[in-house]
Amino acid sequence: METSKNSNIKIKKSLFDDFINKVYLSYSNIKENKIFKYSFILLFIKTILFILLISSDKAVSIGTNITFHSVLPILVYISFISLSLSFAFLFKGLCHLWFFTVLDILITTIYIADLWYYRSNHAFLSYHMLKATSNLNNLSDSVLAMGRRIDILFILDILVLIILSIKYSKIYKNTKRNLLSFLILFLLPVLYLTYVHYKVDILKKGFENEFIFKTSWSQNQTMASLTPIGYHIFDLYRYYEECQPYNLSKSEENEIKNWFKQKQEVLPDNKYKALFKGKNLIVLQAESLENFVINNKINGEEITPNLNKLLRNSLYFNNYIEQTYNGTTSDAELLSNTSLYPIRSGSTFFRYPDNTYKNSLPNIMKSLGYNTLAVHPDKGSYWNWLPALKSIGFENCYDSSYFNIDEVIGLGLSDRSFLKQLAPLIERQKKPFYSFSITLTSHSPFSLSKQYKQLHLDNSLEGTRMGGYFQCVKYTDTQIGVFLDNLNKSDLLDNSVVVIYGDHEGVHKFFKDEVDSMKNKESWWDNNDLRVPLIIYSKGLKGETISTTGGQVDFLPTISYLMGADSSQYTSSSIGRNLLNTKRSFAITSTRQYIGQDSKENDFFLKGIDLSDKIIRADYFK
Ligand code: GP9
Ligand code: MN
Repeated sequence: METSKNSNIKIKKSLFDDFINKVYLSYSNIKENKIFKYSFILLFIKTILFILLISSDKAVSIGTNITFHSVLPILVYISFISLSLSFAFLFKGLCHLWFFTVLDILITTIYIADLWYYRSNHAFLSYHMLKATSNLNNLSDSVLAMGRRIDILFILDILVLIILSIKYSKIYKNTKRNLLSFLILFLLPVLYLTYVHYKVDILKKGFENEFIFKTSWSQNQTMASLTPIGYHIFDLYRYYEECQPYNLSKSEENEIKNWFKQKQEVLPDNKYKALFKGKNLIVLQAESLENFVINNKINGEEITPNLNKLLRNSLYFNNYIEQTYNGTTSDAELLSNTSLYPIRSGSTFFRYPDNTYKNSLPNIMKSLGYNTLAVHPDKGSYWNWLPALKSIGFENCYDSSYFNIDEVIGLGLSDRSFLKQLAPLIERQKKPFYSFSITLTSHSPFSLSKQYKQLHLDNSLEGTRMGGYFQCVKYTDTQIGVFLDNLNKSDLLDNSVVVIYGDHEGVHKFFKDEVDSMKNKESWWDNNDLRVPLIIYSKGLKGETISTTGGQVDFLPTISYLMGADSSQYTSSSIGRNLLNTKRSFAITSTRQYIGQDSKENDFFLKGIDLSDKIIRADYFK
């Protein structure tokens, strides 16, 4: 009896020794694996470079303001790198060897895609954006323009790994699959990440305001906590969660109702009330049109002579802030027509194209007896605008398939051809009507070909991004001039109000670094401060410049007031306010910056961003 017990213990001990031996061998196998070591170091350096880059404003140079971490969570970074490299040990021979290069190429693609997206949108890619791949049509120039010289650093290590892999071919030919090495590299990081999540996120024992697996209002913070590898793993979980139907709790519903109530300003009506009652409403959203070009000249030539002329008979808002987010152009359409901020993750039009907005601008105009139409020079699938605008309330929608595509510049139909064909289309509409259109030609990368350039720029400006931008804006301005002339010829202008605004910044949105590093620039080119012009033109109107700070979310209440809608039609459903009858002067940017007159209510208005997110995700107005 005693001897059998002893022999059992001996067997167990030898099994255990055997196991420890195997673990030790696998550990040595990892330690002595040269290609693994180099891959690890290179990926680590690349990750740190990425985090430092996104700590600068436009991710074009190494930033010093490392986002929200007093010390970078290096062990978390190591864990995610280890996790991704662990899979190499499931392969044998040359597959094992080349796995590292293939993985590095894949990860580099993600890093670069994130950087480029961040440079234009101040956000990182999410799985929701996979739905928006149709947008990449004709966009290659704009996408490639987001690359910067520093990005070369991200591909250098791929070359190093290729050279090393060729060099080591012979050594690795007979490498065996090693399940235990895989498990060590996979399970240890998982255990560590679970521990750190529990300690920092649940017990809150990290540094102040520090967290790991949590969505921050600033995506940089989440990225700096998790690395792009961890960020996209975590995003997969968030994607799953966000795809579940969102039901508001009773308290969330009350919060929304109270917010709308508290936001209201009760002020006596003024001269703007119903100023344009009964007139047709023609809205033109101009691509990348910034405010700094308005009323300015280059070499004595006006950049926007037609818009400048319009100002004599317009209400001109010169502190009107763009508030677009992941849906760029489409977000400007959403903001203007629904008075809601775009959702915080992915594009609103792609994620929620079927939402209903009872008090949208087209619906308000319909209630005033208007016929409504939305017209784009691009395909209805671009940003999914056609189904989304239909749901928002436009009765008739015309996309590029309606037009004769006889002249293409950059993204699509030229502004010249589009606006020439648009005039007769809207003239034919049953009056009164509300027509909503966008222009395309002044889209990034701002490189018009010679025959379309009109400004006579100095050699030092011609060929720069700023010079290209001026030429694009001048081109669009000319086409808007022709468009208005055509409407005038048919007497339509006598009975219409024309509203023109920029969808978002252009040269300052995508190429701020190039603007900053320009030599021989004039001081007014430096900053545009997120402003886009809002011009509300009506023949015979006495021009006025209104310097109240506001944003695109305020479009709907402001226009509705001018068109004569009753305020009850928008006050309890618009996040924005009527800029023509308000004591407040501020706007909130998509990155939650508060711009304008400081007040005790900053936080209250900032909340509008989160409430919009909930309203859209729960289809609150249905
Ligand atoms: C086409 C175009 C897209 O809809 O306006 O512009 P973007 O969203 O890239 O600014
Ligand atoms: Mn745009």
